[in-house]
Amino acid sequence: MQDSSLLFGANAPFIEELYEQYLLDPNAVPNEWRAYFDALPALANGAHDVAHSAIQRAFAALPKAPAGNAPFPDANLECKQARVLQLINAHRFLGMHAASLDPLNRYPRPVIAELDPAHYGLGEADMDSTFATGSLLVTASTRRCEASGAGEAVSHPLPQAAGFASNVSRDVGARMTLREILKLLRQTYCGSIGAEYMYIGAVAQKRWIQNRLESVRGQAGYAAAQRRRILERLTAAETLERYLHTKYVGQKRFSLEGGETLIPLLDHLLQRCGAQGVQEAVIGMAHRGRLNVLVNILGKLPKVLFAEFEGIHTEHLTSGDVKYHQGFSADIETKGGVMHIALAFNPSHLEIVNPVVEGSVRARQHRRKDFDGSKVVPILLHGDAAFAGQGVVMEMLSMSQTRGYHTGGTVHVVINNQIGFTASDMRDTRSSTWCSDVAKMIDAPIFHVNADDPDAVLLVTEIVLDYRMQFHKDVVIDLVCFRKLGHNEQDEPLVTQPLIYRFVRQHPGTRALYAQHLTEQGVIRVGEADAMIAAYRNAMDEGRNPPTPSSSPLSGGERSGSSPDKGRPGGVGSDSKLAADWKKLQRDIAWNIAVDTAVPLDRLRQLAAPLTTIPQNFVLHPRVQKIVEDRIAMARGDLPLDWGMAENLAYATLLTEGYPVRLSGQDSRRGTFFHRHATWHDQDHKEGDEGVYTPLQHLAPAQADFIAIDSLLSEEAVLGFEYGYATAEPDSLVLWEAQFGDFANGAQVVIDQFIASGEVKWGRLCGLVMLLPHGYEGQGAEHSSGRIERYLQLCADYNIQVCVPSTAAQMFHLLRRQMLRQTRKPLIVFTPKSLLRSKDAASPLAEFTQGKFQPVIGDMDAHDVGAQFIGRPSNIAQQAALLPNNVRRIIACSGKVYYDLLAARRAKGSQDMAIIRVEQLYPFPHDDFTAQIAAYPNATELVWCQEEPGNQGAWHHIQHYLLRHLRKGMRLDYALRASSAAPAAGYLAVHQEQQKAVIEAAFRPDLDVKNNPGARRHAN
Ligand SMILES: Cc1ncc(C[n+]2csc(CCOP(=O)(O)OP(=O)(O)O)c2C)c(N)n1
Repeated sequence: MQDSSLLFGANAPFIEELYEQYLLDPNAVPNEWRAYFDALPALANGAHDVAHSAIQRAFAALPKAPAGNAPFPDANLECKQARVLQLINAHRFLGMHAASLDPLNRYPRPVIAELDPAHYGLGEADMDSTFATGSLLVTASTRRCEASGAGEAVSHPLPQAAGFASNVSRDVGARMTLREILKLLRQTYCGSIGAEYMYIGAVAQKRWIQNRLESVRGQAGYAAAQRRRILERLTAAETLERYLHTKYVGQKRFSLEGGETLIPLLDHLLQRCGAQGVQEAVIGMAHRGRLNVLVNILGKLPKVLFAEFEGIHTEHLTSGDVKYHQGFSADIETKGGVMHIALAFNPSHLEIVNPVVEGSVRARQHRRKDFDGSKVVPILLHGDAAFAGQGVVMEMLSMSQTRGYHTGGTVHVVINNQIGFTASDMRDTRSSTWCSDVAKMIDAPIFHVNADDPDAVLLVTEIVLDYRMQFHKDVVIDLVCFRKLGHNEQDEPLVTQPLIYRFVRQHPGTRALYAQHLTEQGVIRVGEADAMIAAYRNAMDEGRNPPTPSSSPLSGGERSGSSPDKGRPGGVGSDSKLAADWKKLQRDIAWNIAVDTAVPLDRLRQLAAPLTTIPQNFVLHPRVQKIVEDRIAMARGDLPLDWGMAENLAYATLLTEGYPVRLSGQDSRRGTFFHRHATWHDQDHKEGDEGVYTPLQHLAPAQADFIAIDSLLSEEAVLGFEYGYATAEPDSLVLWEAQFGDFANGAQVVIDQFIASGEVKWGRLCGLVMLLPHGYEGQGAEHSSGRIERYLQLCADYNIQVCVPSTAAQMFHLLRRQMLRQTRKPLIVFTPKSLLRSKDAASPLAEFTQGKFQPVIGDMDAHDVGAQFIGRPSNIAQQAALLPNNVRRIIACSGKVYYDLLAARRAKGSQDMAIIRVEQLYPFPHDDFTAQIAAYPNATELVWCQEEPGNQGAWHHIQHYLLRHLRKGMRLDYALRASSAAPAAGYLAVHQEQQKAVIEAAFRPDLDVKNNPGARRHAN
């Protein structure tokens, strides 16, 4: 723990306190401070500055004062007043360290010197002296709390637009005895709530939180109806777990027991969301308590859950998933109307669902034109170990306020059961004081709260949601609880945690404690708590949802988690009117179904005009100016269209057909390789948005939205976000671009757990496009390979598409095909680097106005086979047309190496080798490939040529497909780099040598093992 000191860089709030008091009443602050403030230079009214060195000296001496010493030596009343204000501030800074947060009460509460009046030289003799309370919020109700002790009548109205503070009438210039002040502070800051917020830079936000906590002294003071509802929700949470425990002995469910207060928390949170006009909430959570949330919050029918425990499933997916990863969606009734709730599917990998939820929320916000996030709210539940340990948490927080990824603030709830699997010793689990400390990096307020005080938990929930709605920032509830059972129901926790579990065994459970409390206070009748349990069990026995709890006037809701029969697993076919319509798309459509992606010439030219129109007085960089001029020539047909033009035109056509386009990645607006220029930057340095122009946003009045984002430097969270976006929005083309393809492995969890397997596990369709720059150009080990092998290894069940387009027109048709086909499949595109500017990879207009994406491209020099390409402009010297009957060897390849092979063949004047391009590696285009093999009836060799080493690239995967196409007597060989641990050579000279050897190997008459150490032969 930090050494408690009020003085660690935090003196500013102390002065702020005094200053505010001075502004309210100059006579209320000590003379020296009044003099100091009087002397401050005024901003506008010309007040004079006067000397205040004595005060400054006193202030400067503060940090040097040894701990325990009173910082001011003289004990007159004015100095005491200053110390009282210090004491108040100390509680705001440090109160949480002394708060009662642990339901297990394992450790004595620490003694924090700065929270002790003696630290300031204040003693018993001062307790009945009155002091000004400064900015401490003293209201009629805090006074009433003081008078009555319990505060029965405190209510928590929804905040007005201007914020809750406007509802509170502050007792200006209030004075209280030190005894009263101390009591108020301890109740507010050292009770069941430990608030961390004083590091927030924005004073208005700090004040807002102070007002919310201090105005009620941290006491909820709920009326009886609300407290009964809390008990009912606690009963539901506990009884469900116990019911499952006895009915399905030893089956894993990751019990919530010890943290049951999560259920009333979520219930209250969602009801309050609805009352504030929220129309959708997306929840992301891990295993712990998930079944409980499904049944008791989302209204999943217990009998459906029981069937899953018994191995019976209603949906028949290729692979399916365990029950504690299942997503769900439902519409629930709230005071503000029906609200759609989605619980995101998630894999085992803790915290990785966070960015996925954020992306899904952003897509829903876009659909609803909810620009500040007031209609769709993300709610993320975390484990304490995972929140502190997983890096994606930091990435997600880092993106939370950025333009491309903000969602108007996330409500985070850490289910802090103080243990992660078998790890609970803080010397091992983290290096920060609290598991939630990472959230401080974005100035998010954090509320630690004792789960054994459900009233306090609900109060915090209200403050947290209202803060999020008011300031549109992330905010955290650290729900401190415990884990009653082992990590799962087969785990024996005593083996590693004997001491903790001694405390756990003695704990009667939050529900029992709360029930006892309410009975003693006369809120419920004796026996009523047991009756609630019985009613819930009866409902379980019948497999139905339990009776609707009575609605509370405070929360105003009828019933959360209602409409059980409306609940459907999210995904294709969800029939909520509030969900996106995926029904028009089909799951099992043939990948090669015909779709017309060509665009008429006049339309292309029409779209090229705004793409090449520079706004008046907008000065482009000369290099960009040249690119735009070239694009004008391309549209005229004077130049073949390069990659950048093809991509921009593909987007333009889709945008004007009604498909929004969202492209994100590092530097992807310009394009790392200077090819895209989706945004232009005025060289006259105009400020902000004025200096930036995005032609794709100026195509036509009724076009769909185009957004291109230069992402933060994250792969994992950004790719997760885009996956979430794409799975929530069927009509948008969503693209993520890696700066170099290999950087995508920083997001491997997203690729493996979501992109590759989301459909077979959860039935989620996803049209996300990954653009992965790839190609061996001598840039070193780390900038050459996009790791084709990784993606091909993941291919099965027609789960993803892996393509390597080699021309601009191919890219154009591929992007259009992605949206125009009546299905959604992730598309992995290995995009070029040097080819972006190659004349050979550029395509004439005719290839855009006709044709389609070709999964296999035949030899462009062969008569009747690649005929459409004959006569195409090229830097590569032409050769006489190949006669198919003369071809003995077919060289198949993908990507950039094709152009090296073509150049080599033309240089050799070889007439017996055809070169074909496999532009789609998966699903393998068997029909097109068969047609190519058939076109060369006398070929006896098929050679796969790739730039990548033999243990990488497509070879390992594709050979199985190629073997299927061999005719009798035909053999399969390969030409590639020798297997290597690194993807590419770091030395340019070595790279060049290798590249030459690969090309030569492809043409060598006999690919024998001696001369080509990598070669291997497959006889047929
Ligand atoms: C990325 C990742 N690493 C490891 C695991 C294995 N694992 C599952 S739960 C768990 C402990 C999680 O602790 P915590 O976050 O505190 O949540 P709790 O289980 O206590 O609710 C671990 C290590 C995992 N699921 N995901």
